[in-house]
Amino acid sequence: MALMTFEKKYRVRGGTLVGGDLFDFWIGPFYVGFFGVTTVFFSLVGTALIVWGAALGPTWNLWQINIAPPDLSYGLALAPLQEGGLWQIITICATGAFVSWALRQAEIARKLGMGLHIPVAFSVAVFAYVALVVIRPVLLGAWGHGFPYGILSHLDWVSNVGYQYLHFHYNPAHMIAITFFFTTVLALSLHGAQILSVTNPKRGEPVKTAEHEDTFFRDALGYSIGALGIHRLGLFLALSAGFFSAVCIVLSGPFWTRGWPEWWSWWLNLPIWS
Ligand code: UQ2
Repeated sequence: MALMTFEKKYRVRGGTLVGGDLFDFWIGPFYVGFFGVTTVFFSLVGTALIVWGAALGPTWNLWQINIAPPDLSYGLALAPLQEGGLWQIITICATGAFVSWALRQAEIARKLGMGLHIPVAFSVAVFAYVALVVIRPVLLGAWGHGFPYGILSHLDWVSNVGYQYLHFHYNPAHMIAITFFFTTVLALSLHGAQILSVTNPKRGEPVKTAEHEDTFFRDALGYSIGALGIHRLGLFLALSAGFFSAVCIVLSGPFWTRGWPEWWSWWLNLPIWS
């Protein structure tokens, strides 16, 4: 592997969060580390349990396989394996694997003397998942409020929970999350298009420079956010999308139980209308 000729100088000791240099080595191109081991462990156990849960179920149809959380009557207790207990252990494995992966990213970033932006960003996605299957169920007092693991079944869950609040698009945090998702798409499409446009000149012509990038947007919009700025903006927009997604579902139930359209009564009741 040609990669290895320059990668050698980056294969430095240290940066580990636990265990000193016990797992501080590589297997082929992969850094192992303590959290590499825990990631592999949780992933394998979790995947095996999903396959077992599928084997217990009525179908091998990939779309219809479903591993459901316990009935609401189990509250926050452990359930028998076939009654949602599998879902509970799979949830522990998934969370364990995601957190391990974030910590492995942190160890690699520390090893390389980089900032921790990547594990921080990944943690926001993990937070969105944990909000759905741990934080909200705990606040509501039952694991049965988690979403089921299945391709179609989790879609049904989203639809059912949405209709429980009559019209989820009236959830203000949902509105903010969607706005951030769409703005992320706008920013990345502008940035991706710009980078491809400047790095893909006519045959024989040199690649364009940062000056061209700034000038394009100054000509078009009167403002350029800059080469570093667009990446800061992109990270902010994407993390905000994930964060407000988590907020919008944790609000629904623990902090607001009626239809979301009704939440806007405060607006309709403003004295300025009368
Ligand atoms: C930019 C810039 C880049 C870019 C892009 C912009 C040279 C390579 C896309 C333009 C972005 C602006 C003006 C912000 C738009 C705001 C929102 C909320 C989408 O200026 O610097 O660097 O890729």
